[in-house]
Formats: sequence, C-alpha cells, structure tokens
Amino acid sequence: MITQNITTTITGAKAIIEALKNLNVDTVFGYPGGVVVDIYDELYKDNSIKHILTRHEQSAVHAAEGYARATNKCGVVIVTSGPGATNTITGIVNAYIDGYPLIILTGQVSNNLIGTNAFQEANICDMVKTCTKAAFQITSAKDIQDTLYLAYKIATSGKKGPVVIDLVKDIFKETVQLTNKINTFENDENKITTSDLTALETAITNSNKPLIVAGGGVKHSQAEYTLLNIVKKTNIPVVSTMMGLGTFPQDNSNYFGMIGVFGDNSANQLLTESDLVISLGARFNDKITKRNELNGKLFQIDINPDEISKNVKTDKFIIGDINDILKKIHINKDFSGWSKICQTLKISNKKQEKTTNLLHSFEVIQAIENYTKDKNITFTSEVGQHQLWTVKNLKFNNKNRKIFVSGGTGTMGFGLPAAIGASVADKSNCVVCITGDGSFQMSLHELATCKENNLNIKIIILNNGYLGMVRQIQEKQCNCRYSQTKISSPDFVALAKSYGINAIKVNNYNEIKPALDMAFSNNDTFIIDFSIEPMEIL
Ligand SMILES: Cc1ncc(C[n+]2csc(CCOP(=O)(O)OP(=O)(O)O)c2C)c(N)n1
Ligand SMILES: [Mg+2]
Repeated sequence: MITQNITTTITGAKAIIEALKNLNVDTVFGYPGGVVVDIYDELYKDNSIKHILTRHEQSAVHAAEGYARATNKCGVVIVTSGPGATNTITGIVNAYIDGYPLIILTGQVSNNLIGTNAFQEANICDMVKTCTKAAFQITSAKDIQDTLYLAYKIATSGKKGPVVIDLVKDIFKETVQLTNKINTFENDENKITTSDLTALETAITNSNKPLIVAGGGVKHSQAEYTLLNIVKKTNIPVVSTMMGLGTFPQDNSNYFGMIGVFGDNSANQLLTESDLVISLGARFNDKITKRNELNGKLFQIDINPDEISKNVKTDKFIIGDINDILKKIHINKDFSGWSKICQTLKISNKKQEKTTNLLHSFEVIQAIENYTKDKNITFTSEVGQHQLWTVKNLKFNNKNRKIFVSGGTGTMGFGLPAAIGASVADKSNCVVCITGDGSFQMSLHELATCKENNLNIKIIILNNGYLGMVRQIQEKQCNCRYSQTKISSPDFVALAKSYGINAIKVNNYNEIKPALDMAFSNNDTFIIDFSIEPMEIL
C-alpha cells in the first residue's frame, strides 16, 4: 500500500533525486553526459547523495554490484544515453546472473527524436530485455516516482537483479507534484506450506547419505547462521559452489570443499556418493561436474522458480526463502557416521606442487591467507587461474571474511570495480582484490577512482605474462599452440606511481612478507605485482 500527500511542485530531475532519497539511497555510481546534466545538477545542489565517478560505465555497474553485495542494499547507477548506456550491459548481465539488485538510470534522447538515430541514441530497453528483471522507459515526469519505487521493488524481491530505467531527456525539466510517499510494499513472496516442509524433513530422515550444497542463495537469504545450526545438530556433510563460498565455515569438520570443474575431488565425489542432495540456492550450471548423477536425488530449494528442474530434472523442490525454510524444519537424526566416512575422501584432493623455482600462485595466496587470517577482509577476484588459486587457498571461516567473484558470467574486469563498491560501502573495511595481469588491464583505469576516494584496497596482481586460464586450455586442447594468450603489460609499479599509488614488485618468496607489511601498514590503495611462474597449471 502506498499513501501519498501532495506537497510541492518540482522538476523531474529533482523528483528523481527525491525518489532515490525516499528509497534511502545515499550512494550512486556513475558517469555523466550531456543528456543527464540536469540530474547531475540536482545531485550537485542537493549534496546528500554521494556520487562515485568511475572511469568507465561498466565499472560503475560492477562497483554498484560490489556495493550491493557488501551492504545487502540496492546499488544505483546513473549514466548518459547511447554509449554511456550500452557500456553498462556487461555489468548488467553480471548482476542479473549472480542475482544482485541494481537500478540503472540511463539517459535517453528527447521524445521527438526517439527512433531517428539521433546523436547518442541507443534503444537500451530492448537491448537489456534478456538480462534485466525489467526495463522501463519514462517519457513523462509524472511517472518518475512510481516507476522508481516499482523498479526498487522488482530489483530487491524474489531472485534479486538489475532493473533499467531509461529517462527521456524532456522529463528532467518538466514539472511534477512532489509527493511524500511511504513505501511499504506488500510482501507477495512465495508462501511456504507445511507439506513443503514435511516433504523436506521426510526426505532427509529417509536418507542415509544426505549432502547439502550451499550455493549463492545462502548468501542472498542470509541463511549462514541457520545452516550452521542445522549442521551442528545433524552433522549433514556440506559442500559449496563458488558463489556459496564463505556461507559455511571451511574449518568445520562437516565441510568437504567446493564442487565444480575446478573444485575439490572430495566435494565432487560426494555428489556421486550421497543419496540425497539438498541444494540451497545453487544453479548447477555447466561448470558443475556430475550433473547426471544428481538425477532422482536432488531436492532443490530456491527463491527463483525458473531454477527448478532447469539443469537437473527434479520433482522435489521448495520455492522460497532459504533462511525461512531452514528455520522451520526439524530434523532429529544424526549423520555423524556418514560424515566420518566422508572424511576419507579428503585424501583424494589434488596436491598443489611447485614445478620450478619461480613464485607459484598458490604459495602467494597461502602467504596472504596466513597474513590476513585474523583480519576482517572482503576479497574480490577477477577471472582466470588466479581466481581459482584464490578460492582454493583462502579460507572463509566466519562472515567477516567474504569473497566477491563473478560467478555466472566470469567477467574479467569485475574484481577491481567490485572492490571499489565494497570499499565505498564501508571505508573502515580493508578490501583485497586478487587479479591477473590480463584481468587487471580490463579495468586498471579505475586506479584513479581508488586514489580519488582514498580507498583502502590492496591490489594483488598474479602476473604470469599470460591469459593463463586460456593458455592452460590450449596446452591440453591445442597441443601447446598458445594462440594470442601471451600478453604484455605495462610496468605496473610505474603505472601505479603515475596515479599517485604506491606499489612494489615481488619476485621471490622472501619478499612476500615485507611487501604485505608495506601494503597493510596504512589505509591507502597499494599494489603488489607478483612475478609468477608462467606455465603453472591448476
Ligand atoms: C571479459 C572477458 N573476456 C574474456 C574472457 C575469457 N577468459 C577467461 S580467463 C581468461 C584469462 C585471464 O587472464 P589473467 O587475468 O591474466 O588471469 P590468469 O588466468 O593468467 O591468472 C580469459 C581471457 C573472460 N572471462 N572475460
Ligand atoms: Mg595472467
């Protein structure tokens, strides 16, 4: 129910800012342009919403996603029309697949120019139809507030995700009645029935070898604590997806690792060995091994009805909020016998070994783990070998240590802007971005954003001179024909200096600790460029 009192007349541009304020938005990420100058003028005059100027619109969206992940709030982005709008698309796809709530406000040419190939016109709403929860075009100022509130509701409910609002230029100067709206949205989320809960309880009680797969959904529903309590009581073994990392303490004896193509053998084997797989918000996409073995034994719990039976056919499922569901079930069976049997599988996990005297990624990450294990840190990573070494060697044992990775789309260029969003969300928090030489070059222009906002981000470059992940595939599939995967880089230390950022190069193991001491000695952005064995493989 929305109630309203009409108060005063304002411009459309101001109405946008007022609507954002009503939605408790205090930070936006963006990049201005001619079409949206009126909004930027209002931001300037109002001064109560902080604007973070990124150096590319894609980064603004990734940063807003990092902010949303860090705060559990909705990220907001403002960009101009045409190229400003189209530059957001990669970021939008990323947030859509991984399920983080964003509102992206794009400028649009005037009503009378739409469809004429006007200067900087792009039909962004049609372009993002398949990667947003909704896309609206506002052609009249009277629709501003209602559309923003609706967009917010859509972005933040069910499986969360991005909503685009395309703002036709004319509305900014148009006047409109400012309304004092109270946003209390009716909760129309799925209701969980008693028979749903009984079905889950019965499936678990009838099982001898159950397994919980903790997916990204556990994070989304903030079900970490409830999950831990259930496992404490029942000793059901737990594995996680990459998006679910950190949702269950990795030092718990009932944790058996990460599933997936690059996951742990113990975790993947458990998918086969178990007789019931309880999926908590996992999507079982094509990067998950052994999907066929799940046939007939999968119990899916997901807020998104589209996920049910999408990748593995199942007739056992509950659509709803994971935390709500887990809080309501009662299991009086102890699976510690089964969990003990599972321990033996841990021996099958691949050992990480040095092949040369050069620095190896895993020893760098292990050193970082060792150095930071008692600190509350948000990690981000990019995409490639460095990401997999990162998730394999960092430990997430409590909710003060988190990791943000681009899961569903594997977007190189995500990690640094996501770190910016996380750092902006809480400046007292130290953020560590672990990146590759290839990925870093996709968003290194954001060093300016880090410097300008005095962000406490430590950037760790695992510099192997290659697009290593692809090179590794070529080694096996193309008989070592490394087509276009050797990649040169600038002198990252000199580059950092040109941005006013301190940096150091590390070539051998003894230099790691002093470099970390230097990086963590203050709250500034700092870069460590690690020279890594180029031929290392996972
Ligand atoms: C935007 C984008 N382009 C291409 C790819 C394909 N890709 C996946 S991993 C990778 C190599 C990444 O290189 P680097 O960042 O140096 O990491 P490394 O594997 O060497 O650790 C590439 C090109 C991608 N994931 N994202
Ligand atoms: Mg590399």
